Amino acid sequence: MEKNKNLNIVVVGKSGAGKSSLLNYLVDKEIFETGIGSPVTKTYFDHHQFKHPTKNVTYNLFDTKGIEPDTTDEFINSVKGKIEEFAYFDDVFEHVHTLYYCISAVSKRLEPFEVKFIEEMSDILDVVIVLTKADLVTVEDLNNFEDTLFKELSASENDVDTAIRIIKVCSVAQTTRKGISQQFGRDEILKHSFIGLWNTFSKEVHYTILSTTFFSAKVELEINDIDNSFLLHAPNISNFDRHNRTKLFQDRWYNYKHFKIFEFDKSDFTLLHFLLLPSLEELAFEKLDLGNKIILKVIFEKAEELINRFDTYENTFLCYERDLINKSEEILNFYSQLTGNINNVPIPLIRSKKALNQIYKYIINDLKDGLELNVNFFKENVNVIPLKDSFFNDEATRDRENVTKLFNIIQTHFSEMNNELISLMTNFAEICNTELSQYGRLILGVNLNNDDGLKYKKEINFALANDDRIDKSERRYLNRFKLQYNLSEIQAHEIEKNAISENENLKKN
Ligand SMILES: Nc1nc2c(ncn2[C@@H]2O[C@H](COP(=O)(O)OP(=O)(O)O)[C@@H](O)[C@H]2O)c(=O)[nH]1
Ligand SMILES: [Mg+2]
Repeated sequence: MEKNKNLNIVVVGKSGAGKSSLLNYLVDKEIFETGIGSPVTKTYFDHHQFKHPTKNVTYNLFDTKGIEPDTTDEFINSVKGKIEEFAYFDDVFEHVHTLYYCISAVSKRLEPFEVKFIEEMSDILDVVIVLTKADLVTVEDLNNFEDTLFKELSASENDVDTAIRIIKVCSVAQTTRKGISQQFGRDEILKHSFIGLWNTFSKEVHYTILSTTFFSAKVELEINDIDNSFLLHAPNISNFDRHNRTKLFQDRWYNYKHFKIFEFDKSDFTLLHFLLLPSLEELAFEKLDLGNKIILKVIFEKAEELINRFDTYENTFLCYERDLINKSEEILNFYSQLTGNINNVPIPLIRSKKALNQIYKYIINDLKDGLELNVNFFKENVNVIPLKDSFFNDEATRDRENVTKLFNIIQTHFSEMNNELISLMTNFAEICNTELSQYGRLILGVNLNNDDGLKYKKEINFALANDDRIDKSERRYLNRFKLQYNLSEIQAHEIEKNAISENENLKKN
């Protein structure tokens, strides 16, 4: 039997926005108390686990107390804290991957403190805006409010990559004069959970490729090998971050992942240690006495040992590629389970594989040669013998100048190789992100087309075919069709939007 997987959901919003009702609707169970009279939650999080009776899914539901203007900062910090708590785990299924922000469609407005909260959170993870109580307003009002929200949150409706998305939900069935209103929007919520999970996984690629490349080949350094002072100065976590001011590391999310993983044993020498060779000043080796030189010699001997282990990279990269594909399949299977939408679209990741191979090729060819060349250069030109330094004899001074020059050249070479490697990794991560997100969209597209929606979409395409617009008579026809196939206004609106944007894209290409 497959391992049980978690779906971790955090819901935030003002008091009465419909947070608790949303969670109850999601799992189809009255877990959280709702309504005006419901007790005010004292702590930030009201956590409940719900194990799905038939599927291998456990919902970790985090209801929160109502967010308010004067508690926004506090709120941001405690939600971030919760996210970090989960990010500590390796498995992406343990992370919080989506945050649902509830806004009552009836309120028709978003307050500045809410904008602040949403924008700050969406730097870290996927934020999905849930327009609750969508049943209580007209479709027109709903769409207008949606447009306003996109404007206020400076996101674009047509930009599929935007981190902010809006869904419309009715969490409670209500008896009105017109009859009993239906609940709707659950599929959309699940769909966005999938996107959130998928995006979290995709973001992690940046980090996994770095640790794979830098840390998989290593040599052990016995304490007696080298003076302890070198160990103290050897590149450590802080140096690593200092030297890599790339886009990858600005993301807070990666930073706390680093602190966990990069607390490697200080007696391990990895590729990263060599490529980020500290300067002589950083090592406090300006005097370059015999002791210093002996240490430098040991460092380069270690580099030689490391080069000899480069053949392990073949296996490392094969495993990495396999893990990447396995993990994406695992997530897709989970999604199929969750929604009952089975898809058999294979994940190609063709360009990612090529980019990955480029990294591998660079390591075993140019990087290996480069390291070897520099190590030999040092070995041939640096003598580890005592030199006299006196008023009459400047042999030692000349030697010091010579070694300093050599060392600086080597350091520059290493840092050039490091930059090249980083740029190859960035390239890979970006390509892989693109391929994954394209694939994610493809899957969702496939699922949209499972039902009568597909037929409705065909009709829309038909209407768009001659003049790219839907005229009055076509509109009347579509309305009849909508009724016949029992499509909700919202569903129909989504399908239409989708069809129109596809039509526009087709025109462009
Ligand atoms: N008609 C309708 N009422 C809703 C919906 N969601 C919540 N409510 C009602 O709004 C009130 C507040 O909901 P609740 O979930 O307690 O809000 P919370 O304070 O954000 O947790 C309750 O009376 C709910 O029945 C919805 O989608 N449609
Ligand atoms: Mg509540």
